[in-house]
Amino acid sequence: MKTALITGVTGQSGSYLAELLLEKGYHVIGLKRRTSLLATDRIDHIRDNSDFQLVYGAMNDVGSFYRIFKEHKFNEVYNLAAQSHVRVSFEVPEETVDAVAMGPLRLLECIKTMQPDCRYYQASSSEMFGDNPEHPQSETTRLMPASPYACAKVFAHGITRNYREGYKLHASSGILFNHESPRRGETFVTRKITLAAARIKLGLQDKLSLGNLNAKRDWGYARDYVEAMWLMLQQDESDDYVISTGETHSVREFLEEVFQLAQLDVQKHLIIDKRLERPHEVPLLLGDPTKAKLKLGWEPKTKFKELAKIMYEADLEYVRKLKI
Ligand code: G4F
Repeated sequence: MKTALITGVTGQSGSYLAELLLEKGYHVIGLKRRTSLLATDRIDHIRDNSDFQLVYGAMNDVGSFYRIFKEHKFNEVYNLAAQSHVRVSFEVPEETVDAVAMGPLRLLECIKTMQPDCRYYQASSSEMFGDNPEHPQSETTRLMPASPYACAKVFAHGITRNYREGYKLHASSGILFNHESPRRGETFVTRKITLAAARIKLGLQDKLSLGNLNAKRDWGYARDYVEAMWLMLQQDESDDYVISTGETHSVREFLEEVFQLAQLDVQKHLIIDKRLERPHEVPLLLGDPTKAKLKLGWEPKTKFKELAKIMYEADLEYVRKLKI
């Protein structure tokens, strides 16, 4: 039986990855930061599984890593923990950079010292391409980060490669483009839209405030993407891979698609709020997933319209049940 550590296990991707690894027969240790509210709703359904264990630790507490590595022998470590909201990173840049850049460095040092045979997955991000107009973006596209979050991700991406080459660790980075699902945090734009549409439909909300509708993203389904993370760690050699759908759509298109599903008139409910715009925007992300297809045999299963439908229908159900 393999044992895996997932940092950020209570997040969207962490929860899907934990499910996938449990299905594959792993023993899964999930790392959780202490918070006054437990915030385990995404993993509550697996908490009673005897192969799943939640442990306290933090990306800024190297002692917690060493303690956990003393207690467990890991085959694989998936680093998904982050302050992952790009606009918030302009407001709390230091905290963001500490978790997103220094966190992986601390984890890699711990792996190098304690368990150098353990395989490492780094959650790199398409945000690293920033405002580079070149597209589609691949593993070799120049990184031009446009936020504190993205700058920190560039460091983490580089240090992962550095530990791979310098210390021969099996350390891979998945450059994941935006990945969404009904478990997406409510302040990210897709979920904000699907939740608002459901609430408007059920008479619980009237207006939806959004920022820049012209930004384009390559949106995939998070459940599809965690399989690519696992596949990366099953390869003989570690490497970097773009994980994306190869399609791009604007925020406006996502909004229109969801409001059409809900049979709502966008103009009646939309407010453009300049305060939601970013000091430095990433205008267009479009990934080229050819390498992942060729080397990992990975392909996205869920298309844009299907993703919007999955998310809207889940939110309709969620709002109906909880009346919130
Ligand atoms: O949903 P978003 O906040 O995601 P963003 O910034 O693309 O980042 C997400 O994907 C990255 C992968 O590329 C991850 F690394 C990162 O951690 C995160 O998961 O915003 C998408 C777009 C932006 O262009 C933003 O300006 O939507 C635009 N937008 C317009 N109105 C809005 C809003 N974004 C948010 N969050 N809220 C709005 O009201």
